[in-house]
Amino acid sequence: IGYPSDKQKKSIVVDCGIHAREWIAVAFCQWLVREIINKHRSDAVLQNVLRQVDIYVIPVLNVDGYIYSWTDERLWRKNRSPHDNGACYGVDLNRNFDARWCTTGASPNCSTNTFCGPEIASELESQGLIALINPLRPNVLSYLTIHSYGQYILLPHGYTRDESQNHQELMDVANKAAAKMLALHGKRYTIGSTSVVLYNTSGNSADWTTDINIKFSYTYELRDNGTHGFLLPEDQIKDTCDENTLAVMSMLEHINEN
Ligand code: ING
Ligand code: ZN
Repeated sequence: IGYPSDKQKKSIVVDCGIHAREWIAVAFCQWLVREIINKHRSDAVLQNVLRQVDIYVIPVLNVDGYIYSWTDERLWRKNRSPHDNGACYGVDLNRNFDARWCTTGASPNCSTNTFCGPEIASELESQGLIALINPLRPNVLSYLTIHSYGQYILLPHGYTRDESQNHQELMDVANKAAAKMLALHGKRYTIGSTSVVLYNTSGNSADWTTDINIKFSYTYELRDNGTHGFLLPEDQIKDTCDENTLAVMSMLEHINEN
């Protein structure tokens, strides 16, 4: 999504549904697209963004897993690739990227929920994301990957507690976005690096994008903070999408100006 331009445009990549059971994330990507399409004519900030930036939205990255979570197993997380001669299914796509792959918070065993896969980027879904992002470099300003649940805006890294170079700026941008969310519907989103506020993980997509110098790489964890978990009630879909659209817009404004 973006306005045509004679100049070289920058890009921002947003994906949703890396994990099958995180349905609110998939809903959010569709909502975000609709909001951009509906609001740009009357929103000067958005117009500025769309003049300089093309926004790539992947509404559901893990298509097979997502379908499986509707048809067979509501809480399925991984994709559906077969392993161990068909005895076991699924790689955790958020452990399959080239970021200290399978060294911490991931497992080489297919029967776990955090299986890192047989090798780096072994999965078609990871390969698809890489094939989108690599040719856009070095013009990718930001990568946002949308998950649920927990109400967090997570910064790199997952694989180390050491702060990245632009940690303070990433914190400032995320804090501003979280303040807007709090003001809209009173929901608190926690800000911090994944390894500090959650746990150690390796091979996740936002660590990979950080390490290839995509400066504003964030993982969003949408609602809720544990009451319903992945089974977010229908009556919270709209407010969740609204508050996170506001957060993304706030980030886009900063990213476009810097
Ligand atoms: N949580 C993320 C997971 O993949 C996470 C947490 C975020 C890990 C960012 C690494 C990087 O485990 C969910 N809900 O998927
Ligand atoms: Zn997830």
